[in-house]
Amino acid sequence: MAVDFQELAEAIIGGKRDRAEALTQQALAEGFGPKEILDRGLIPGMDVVGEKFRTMQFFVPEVLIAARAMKACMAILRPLLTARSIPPIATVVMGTVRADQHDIGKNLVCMMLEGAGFDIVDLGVQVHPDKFVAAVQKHDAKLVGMSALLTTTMPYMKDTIDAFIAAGLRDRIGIMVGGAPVTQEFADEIGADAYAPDAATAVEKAKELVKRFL
Ligand code: B1M
Repeated sequence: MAVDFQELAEAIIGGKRDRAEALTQQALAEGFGPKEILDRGLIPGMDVVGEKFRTMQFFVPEVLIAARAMKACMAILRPLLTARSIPPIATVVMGTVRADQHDIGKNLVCMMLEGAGFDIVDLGVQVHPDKFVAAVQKHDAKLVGMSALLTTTMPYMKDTIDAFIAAGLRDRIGIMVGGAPVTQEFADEIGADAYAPDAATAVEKAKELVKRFL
């Protein structure tokens, strides 16, 4: 029987990790690509989780269990998203900003950038501005990607850009920002070079932006 993407979304919403993994495998076996599986099952599932969280039908434990199911499915898709046959274009330092623990979207952006030919230095979550700066120096990165999911942590994107200015590195790197509450207007306001609303657009923007720094 053909895979039911609604059931996959529901498995994510209910945090049914085994079922979600099985349906992801089934979708792959039926020939669906990783992007279609994300767009038709996994991300719509997480969107519902977010809505239930907002309306207090879900609390942190339910969200965590759903996030675990989502991550397990992303682990299955990872090799397909990151596979590449071309030499690396440039190094991108990626991280979720200071005080912010959300990493599902950031991980997805990392995987898609890697698949598109970038080397990724993933600093993880709650990344202090100084750590971004040190990583750029250490890896001679051309791009920096910052993710923020909370309105309260968005200002740390600006702090990080200020840290690059203070270190004398701002003109040598391209800075891209993203995450659910981030907008093009906010990116412009803080002096970022690019904004992307989703992982696929992040790849397009990164390819365009990096040309200025190679
Ligand atoms: Co949190 N959380 N959370 N949470 N959580 C949100 C963000 C929230 C919108 C939920 C809600 O109220 N509806 C809300 C924020 C409200 C606000 O600030 N306005 C919220 C809150 C309040 C909180 C806590 C404060 C709750 C609490 O403790 N009381 C707390 C904060 C902890 C902290 O960070 N300090 C908290 C905790 C958590 C969990 C730990 C339980 C868990 C995170 C698990 C994890 O990531 N490992 C969690 C989750 C899962 C969510 C929701 C439900 C889902 C986020 C997600 O993974 N989406 C989220 C609701 C929502 O966003 N709808 C919510 C799926 C993911 C694929 O999308 O991350 O948007 P996203 O990434 C997209 C794009 O944004 C873009 O591409 C990605 C792929 O297309 N993108 C980029 C992302 N980064 C990019 C970078 C780029 C370019 C594009 O360039 C570099």
